[in-house]
Amino acid sequence: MLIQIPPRSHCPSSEITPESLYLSRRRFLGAAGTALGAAALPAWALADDAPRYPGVEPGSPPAWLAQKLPGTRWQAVEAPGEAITPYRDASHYNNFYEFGPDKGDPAANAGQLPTEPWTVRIDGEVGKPGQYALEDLIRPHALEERIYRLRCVEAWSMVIPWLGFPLADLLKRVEPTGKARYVAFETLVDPEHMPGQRSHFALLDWPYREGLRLDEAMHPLTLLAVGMYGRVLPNQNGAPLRLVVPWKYGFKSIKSIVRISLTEQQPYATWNQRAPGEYGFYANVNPAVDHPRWTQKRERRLPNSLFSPNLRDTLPFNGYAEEVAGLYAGMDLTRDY
Ligand SMILES: Nc1nc2c(c(=O)[nH]1)N[C@H]1C(S)=C(S)[C@@H](COP(=O)(O)O)O[C@H]1N2
Ligand SMILES: [Mo]
Repeated sequence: MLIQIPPRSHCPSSEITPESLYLSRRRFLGAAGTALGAAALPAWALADDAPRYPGVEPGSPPAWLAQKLPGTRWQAVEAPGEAITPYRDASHYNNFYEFGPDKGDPAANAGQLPTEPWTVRIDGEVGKPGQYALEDLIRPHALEERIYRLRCVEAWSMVIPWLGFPLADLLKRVEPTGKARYVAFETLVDPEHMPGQRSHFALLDWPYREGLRLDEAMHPLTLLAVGMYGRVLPNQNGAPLRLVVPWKYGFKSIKSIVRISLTEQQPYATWNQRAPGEYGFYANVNPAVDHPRWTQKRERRLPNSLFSPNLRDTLPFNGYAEEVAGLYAGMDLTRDY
């Protein structure tokens, strides 16, 4: 059963995607007491194990996630006026070159990737380096739901409810030394399960690597995600652990992380290395700096089609300027793009 809510005044109904017509369980229960009355409650809203996003399968959460879900702070960060992208689009229109270059390749090929057990190596300029089992890494952190815009450098975008915790909280636990100035990340290498890594024509050199300045990594918006849409991450979205940096182009948000290193020097970053004139190290979403081959002034919000491209203006820092512009005070963002 769908519950319809009136679109917000600054969000024309033509831009509302189907998922925005779902009320979250909590908001629905809140509203039920006033306007709707208990009789209007659908069965799924009353069941304790109701999926948070109706129609989204829980995806058999591993034990470490199932234990943490009850303590989750739902909608710790919202995207006011934005409609959440349908789960189907967010999980079937992906960039994850380890599984192939086409948008449908990750959903088609990532299913067999073993994500349990999973170990993350933390090293470099830290007081507590080590090989951490994923569940030990997650255990001390309460999960939060954060609804963020995701803007790919290719000029498409989505709005995704992530589940995760601030990267800053993890970094503080491992105690960066006084020399640490950057954070470097690496994705798994597993050619047996990642066909894109087997190809002799592979576009990228593996592992996929990314990096942030330490202050960017410590910013409260920077998230380590373990889930989305109230469930475990599908493999194609970067299970079991990925980065989400909402004010930067999507390629910074590295998937299936196996290594986090604190460094003195600016780290290697895969796309930046491959085409430095097209992809900067900073990669802040910026409508004033075009990609050499296309404009960044506008974006195609999913879902869309050839006939209905669902275009909208791209916002500086993807709409998070108030929170993050200060990180770049005094920098020339046309040079440090
Ligand atoms: N390891 C790895 N991480 C990656 C990529 C990739 O190819 N490999 N693609 C990036 C790009 S270009 C984007 S836009 C986002 C897409 O995330 P999504 O598929 O969950 O929407 O993942 C980023 N993280
Ligand atoms: Mo991207």
